[in-house]
Amino acid sequence: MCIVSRSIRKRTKTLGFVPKFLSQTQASDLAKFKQDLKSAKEVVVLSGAGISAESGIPTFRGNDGLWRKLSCPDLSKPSVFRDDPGLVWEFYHFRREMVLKTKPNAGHIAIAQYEARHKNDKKVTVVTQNFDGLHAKAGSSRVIELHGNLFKTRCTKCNEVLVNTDSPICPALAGQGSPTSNKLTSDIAEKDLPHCKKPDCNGLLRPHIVWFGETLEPAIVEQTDAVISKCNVCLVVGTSSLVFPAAAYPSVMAAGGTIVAEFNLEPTLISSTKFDYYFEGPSSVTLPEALNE
Ligand code: BV8
Ligand code: ZN
Repeated sequence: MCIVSRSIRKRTKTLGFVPKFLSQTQASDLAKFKQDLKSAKEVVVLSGAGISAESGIPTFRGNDGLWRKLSCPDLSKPSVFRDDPGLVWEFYHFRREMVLKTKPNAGHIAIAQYEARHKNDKKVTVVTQNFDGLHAKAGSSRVIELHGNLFKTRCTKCNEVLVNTDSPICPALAGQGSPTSNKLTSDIAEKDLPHCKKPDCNGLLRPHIVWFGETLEPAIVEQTDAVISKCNVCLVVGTSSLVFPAAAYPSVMAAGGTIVAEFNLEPTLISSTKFDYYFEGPSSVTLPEALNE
């Protein structure tokens, strides 16, 4: 797959040779990006669902982002959980079981290996909108999960957050959650859904995921602000840049002088205006190309 890249800043530097699949300009952009990356001390990778697509996890806004003809925003709202927690748990159970069968792809691994190679001379932080845990599984050690994690639960009564990879998370969800069923309500009684194990609590558990209309955890926002304020080069990978506040981060960084490179299958609303580089292609190909020295 050839990398089609377009540098917004005029680049004059050219390569002594042109790899057969890259034109002179494209190769010089990649070469120039590698130069910029080489001198960076703080690197941020801001990732979205696209980086996990080649691990088999559907993206949100591609036509595979539906469950029972309902889109994510239809299901991931506090009001839907209040009215039918069983339906929301069936939806998340389906995604937990799917993600448990997936593994990191070459894109996740390229980031983790890049971080390991530069552990003494650069700080590489992943700020991800994804909650599949694949960056950590690939070996990235600094991962900020903006929207939570599929394998964490939060008690709706005492707010305790726990890691939970049980499959299924409770007996009542075994075999439930089929994406093709046309049932739009759940028959699972609330008492059979996951509950807090604290004897004096026993509150209903919810997925520890940020739903639309909910604020991101303040500590996560603080951590992210600290990291992006010092970032020299940011790679924006596999996101449609439609969901805020994550979608705002690259433009904030670009405005502060950070060099921003977008890796996507197609340009997004903000790539052409704000970013220095745009590398087109599946991130399992474009990231190793860009990060492997
Ligand atoms: C909040 C969880 C305070 C559920 C998700 C301005 C400021 C602040 C908030 C807002 C604002 N304007 C509007 C809002 C409200 C809202 C929002 O942003 N709405 C959007 C839709 C307009 N934001 C919020 O509610 C946030 N809360 O800010 O609180 C507040 C509240 C209200 C009002 C004001 C302030 C909370 C955000 C919710 C986060 N939760 N989902 C669930 O999904 O289970 S968001 C959901 O979308 C996922 O988490 C996902 O991570 C995220 C972003 O999607 P992407 O990752 O970009 O995925 P997508 O499918 O869209 O794109 C994939 C891309 O990959 C594509 O570009 C594709 O081309 C590319 N691709 C595909 N394959 C590959 C590839 N690229 C490379 N290689 C490949 N192989
Ligand atoms: Zn509790």
